[in-house]
Amino acid sequence: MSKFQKEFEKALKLIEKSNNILIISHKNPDGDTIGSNLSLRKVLICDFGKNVTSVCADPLPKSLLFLPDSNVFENKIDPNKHDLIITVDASSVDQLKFAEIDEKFLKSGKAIINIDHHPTNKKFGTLNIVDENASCATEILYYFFEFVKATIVPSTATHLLAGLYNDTGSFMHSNTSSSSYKIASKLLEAGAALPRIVKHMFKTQSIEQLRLWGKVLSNARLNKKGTLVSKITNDDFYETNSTPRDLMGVINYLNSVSRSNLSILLSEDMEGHVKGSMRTSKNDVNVASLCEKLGGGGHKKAAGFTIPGKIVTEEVWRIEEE
Ligand SMILES: [Mn+2]
Repeated sequence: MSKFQKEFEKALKLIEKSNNILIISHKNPDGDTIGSNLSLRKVLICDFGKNVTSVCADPLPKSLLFLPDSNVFENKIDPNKHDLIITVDASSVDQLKFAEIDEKFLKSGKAIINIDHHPTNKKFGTLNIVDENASCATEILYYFFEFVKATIVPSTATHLLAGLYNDTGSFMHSNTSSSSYKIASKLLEAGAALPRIVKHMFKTQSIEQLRLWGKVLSNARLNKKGTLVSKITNDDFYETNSTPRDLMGVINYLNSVSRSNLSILLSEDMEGHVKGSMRTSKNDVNVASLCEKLGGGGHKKAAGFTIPGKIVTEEVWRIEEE
């Protein structure tokens, strides 16, 4: 029996009594939020006969376009047209990036199911299914689909496995659990297209992206306290003909330096903000709490923040006596 038995029952009731359901992925989408959205969409349409609209404020990265149904996403919403809203993998309403859904809208009492696994989740839904021990949002959905006895067709299995692969860094991050492997095994039996996930999400890069990653790696500095920092400015994007999205994944290389306690990648976003991504492999460092102090959030070992501004390079000269 799932620890979310009660929440799953409530979610099922809400779904059963709704006709038009809106599923929202978070901004700057990744394989988990998109895999969650598309798998849930399929189940709501095929097993429940609902009208479903899938939305994401930002376009999908190229690496996710191989996913079945990846072309269904809309980027505008009219929340009053729907009787139920389900958000997937989003820790706060800011993460949704839809002005229509703000604090005032939340008070309107519209049914919102918030399905997420971020420990910093703001529990903004009328029903919150937030499991910070789940490796990804699709893991929670897997158990929900089991609960409602949904049909897992091969495309749904691919969507769910994409989330699992994305958030566990292909089973290499510390959030990988025995449950992740159990689910992966079931999804492969259900026909998930593993070779396509590996090829498109982990083994495909453009020359522009490679050149950008080169800059990230050559800018890396390690200070005496074991903090490894690198930076990318708007000029770096212009020079390599790349975009901020091309940075996705490179932080894991920075975090592979054994002498570092903490890795930070600072990058301008071409819209007047500086984004910070933090990673650690140490158990006694909590990057989520560091990022929260800067208005961001995430997980203990992987988190981020965004602040308005730009990166300024400062040179420091020092004499070290022999
Ligand atoms: Mn996730």
